[in-house]
Amino acid sequence: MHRLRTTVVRLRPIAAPQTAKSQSQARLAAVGGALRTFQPMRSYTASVSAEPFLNGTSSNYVEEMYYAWLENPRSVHKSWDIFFRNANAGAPPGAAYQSPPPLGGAALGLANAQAMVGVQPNVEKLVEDHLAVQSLVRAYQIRGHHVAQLDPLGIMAAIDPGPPPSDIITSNDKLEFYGLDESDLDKVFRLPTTTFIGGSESTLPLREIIQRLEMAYCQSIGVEFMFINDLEQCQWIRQKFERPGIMQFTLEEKRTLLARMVRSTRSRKGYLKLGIGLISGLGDIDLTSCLTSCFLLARFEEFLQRKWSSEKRFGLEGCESLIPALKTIIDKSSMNGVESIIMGMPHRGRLNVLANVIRKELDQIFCQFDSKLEAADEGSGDVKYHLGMWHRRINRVTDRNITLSLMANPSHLEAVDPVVQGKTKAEQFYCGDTEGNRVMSILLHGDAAFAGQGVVYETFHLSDLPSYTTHGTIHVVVNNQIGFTTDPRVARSSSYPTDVAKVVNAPIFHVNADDPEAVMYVCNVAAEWRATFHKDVVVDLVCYRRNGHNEMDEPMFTQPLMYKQIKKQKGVLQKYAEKLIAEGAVTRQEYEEEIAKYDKICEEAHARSKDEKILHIKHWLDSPWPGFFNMDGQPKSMTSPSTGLTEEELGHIGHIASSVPVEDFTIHGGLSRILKGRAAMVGQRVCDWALGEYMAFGSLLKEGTHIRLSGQDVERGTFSHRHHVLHDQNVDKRICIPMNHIAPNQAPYTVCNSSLSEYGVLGFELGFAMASPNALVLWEAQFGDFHNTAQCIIDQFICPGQAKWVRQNGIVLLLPHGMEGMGPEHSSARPERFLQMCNEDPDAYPLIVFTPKSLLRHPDAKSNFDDMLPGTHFQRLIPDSGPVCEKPDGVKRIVFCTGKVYYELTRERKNRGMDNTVAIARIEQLSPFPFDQVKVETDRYPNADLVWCQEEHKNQGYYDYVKPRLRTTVDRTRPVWYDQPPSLTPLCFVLKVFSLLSHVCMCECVFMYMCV
Ligand SMILES: Cc1ncc(C[n+]2csc(CCOP(=O)(O)OP(=O)(O)O)c2C)c(N)n1
Repeated sequence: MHRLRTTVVRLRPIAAPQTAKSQSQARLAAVGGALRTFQPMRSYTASVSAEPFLNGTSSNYVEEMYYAWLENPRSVHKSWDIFFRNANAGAPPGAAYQSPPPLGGAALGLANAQAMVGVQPNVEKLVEDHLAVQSLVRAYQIRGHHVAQLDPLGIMAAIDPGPPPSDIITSNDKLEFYGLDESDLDKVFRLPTTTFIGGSESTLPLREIIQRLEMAYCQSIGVEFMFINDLEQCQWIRQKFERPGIMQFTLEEKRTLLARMVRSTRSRKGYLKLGIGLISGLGDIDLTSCLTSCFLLARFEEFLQRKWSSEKRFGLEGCESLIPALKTIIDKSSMNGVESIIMGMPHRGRLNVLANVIRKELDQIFCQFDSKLEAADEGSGDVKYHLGMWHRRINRVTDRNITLSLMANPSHLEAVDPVVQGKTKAEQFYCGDTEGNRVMSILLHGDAAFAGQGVVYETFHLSDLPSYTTHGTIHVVVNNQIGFTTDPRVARSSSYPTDVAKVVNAPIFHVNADDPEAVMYVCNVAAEWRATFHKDVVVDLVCYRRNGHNEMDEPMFTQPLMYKQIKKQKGVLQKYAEKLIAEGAVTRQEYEEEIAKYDKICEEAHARSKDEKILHIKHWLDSPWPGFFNMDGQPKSMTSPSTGLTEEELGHIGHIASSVPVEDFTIHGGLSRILKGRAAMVGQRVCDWALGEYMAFGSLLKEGTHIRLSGQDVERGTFSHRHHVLHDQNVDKRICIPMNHIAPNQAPYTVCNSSLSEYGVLGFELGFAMASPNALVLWEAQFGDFHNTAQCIIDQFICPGQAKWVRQNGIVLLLPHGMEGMGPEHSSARPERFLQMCNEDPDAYPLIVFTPKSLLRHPDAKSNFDDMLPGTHFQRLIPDSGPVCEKPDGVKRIVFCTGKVYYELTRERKNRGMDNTVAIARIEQLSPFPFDQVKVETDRYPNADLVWCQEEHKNQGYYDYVKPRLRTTVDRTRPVWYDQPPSLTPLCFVLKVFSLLSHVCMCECVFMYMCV
């Protein structure tokens, strides 16, 4: 039978055997992979002399019979059926054939034949073998990446270090796993519909099947995708990697492309258009730019090393393919209609990306190395490998405009991930790109950070949520198999650094970064995946780090063997150039000319950079706000206009807030009562906090300001006070957002419950707020103390963003705060931490609001409409308007406070009969401190001593911030009293005892020592 199959195969050879062979050889050559039993090459087997009727022209017929029989054994004559069964059961040459049964004696002849080999076992064997082949195909699809030749160093130290899986045929004896042996290798099997290795053929000999699977899954690319739940997506990936010849490059195509590359590179300085190669297998990959990018990249790093050998630059050597990888993604995405790409990346290779992907002028980069430059902008600036950049230019491959921005980022690895996502979402939102067809993001990661940092996981979890999705991010991991000095085996518990991406069903393409064509191929597929499915995808560039963590570090201290290997390693450019020179695609002379040319470009830029005397951080802005700043870089309008609304507007918004503005919508009975209560307040011309928020949001929306409120359970409000999203009690998922029914031409209101994350979500909203100064973007913590898991966003972006990157941001943080016995530390939003970050600069800084909890329902915590009419303003300080105003000279004490404590103090003052002698002033805006208004109050009561009152202990809350400012206000002429002892926790009291004890303590402090 094997001869029959051999004949069949021989008569109809698999398409383009030569290309398959040359392709595999090229790959192996490129990556220096070791040969295995099943090299992806076609083999031809012996003649068929033992079955004479199979020779010559009859074999076509036999082939047809055989395929028909494979489909359905009854479709062929019984004699053929018996023949095929016998042959398949291993009948020796010549023995498979049985004479056709005589006419009229069919039953007897058949019975004899069947008796000879036994039908049942043959069928079973046939079925078993086919099932085995199906399993084998599946095994390669699932686990082929485990044996792919991914590691350019060939030490596989970091990549899945276990033994190869036993169901991958790395040697002939592995066939046993499937109940097969070598004699089965030339049997022909029908291919399952879940593979595309057959191309136009539906059957293949086992040997060929294995070779093609090796080709698809075990070369320079390891594809991890079989965990994806969606069959269509799996099929899409299979056909991208399995189709024969899909990654094929002909010599002729390379020659053409390289000729174009050589031409275009010569005129590179004038940014002339590069040639684009339409390569059959790759679609329209630009191979010229692949080589050019490697080339530029290598020369760029080399140049920096030569000029500033003792400077840290976190060079990319060892992962030179990153630049062509990014350019491929950008080109392909631009072809698919993307106009703006927002990128986030760590230190490694950042200068190179700025120079060769974003195209920051080289002299601007070089002058960053000059320590004598004077800063022209405020603030301290940041190290050069953290700076961002925004650039609109023509994509030379597609001839279309593309805007590229690389977000500035702090040292904190991966912290920028959610920020990039938020900015991307905002850009999509403002240009009406609901599918992510025009704006997208690319995130770069280091392998250690991608595996280790939790914010990566948090960011992935935003990727498919309606109000947070950016419709697919392309992640590129620079997997240099080391993190600073730490080996992966002690840095992560997962096989790959990329395993985290599996939570969102993102396919993961591991690729040997020393095979630039394979890198380009997977990047192309990644960009197509994103354009097709609008989902995340990961490209894992398995590479190495030629130097230490930075250029000053000695890596041999800790990774001696790895670095011995690295020292022997030829650079990828050299390897690739040698390959193409050997192929005749480029001459050595052309290659050397290009090196000289690029060096000259760098030298000229270096000379120009010396003329720079002043460093403008503003030239490195990643998010310019056009129209917002004047020529001096100051915001055009920082006045504080009246926030008042007309009676009619207040009434109208109040009406919307207390009604259901759509027909046939059934709300919960409890909510009806809440809305009735709101209607009653509107009737009485007062607002509680929730209604006040409605007034603020509603009026801004009406004026055309987009508002986005995000956070855990914000739609209803943690304390069930807000109810901005109404739910129909009878129709699943039918909702109504009354705030979007304020006025016909209003701006949209986005209110969205977030995933249960603070770090990721606050980062996201910060990024969203970065995109435009003309929107109100708010993040609400469920309880104020929860902001501490997002502390990195506050400390690294919100607080120092202006000083480091002259980047302003108007995000608002709503942090429920108040000592209400909810656990010692859970009650405090830690205002002291925020105040510590403040100076008195009134620029467009973020706003931190310590919002109420119990005061949401306190009967006295209400404002009259009169306080909101035209001409009114936000009150930075609310003075005492009670009896003390009549005889201020008689006031013995003025108590300054903020927040809910005011209500407790007024009650206690009344209880103690001190309404005429104690004034209480509320400081509503702590920073910038309202010196002017505090002075008015202190002057008003010349005989009063000054007390600061807060619920929090002395070492917490506002005291340390307020005290020196109060004293400055009164020129240190009067002391400022405060007497809560310091404590480790915000307040140690719990539940019922809390309110009693804390109240007594505090009131004693405020009122007891008064000399009245
Ligand atoms: C959150 C955080 N923790 C620690 C560091 C210190 N650090 C800087 S680089 C680095 C190693 C990063 O390794 P990897 O992610 O693999 O990137 P590589 O430097 O190898 O490119 C560490 C631990 C940091 N920058 N950020």
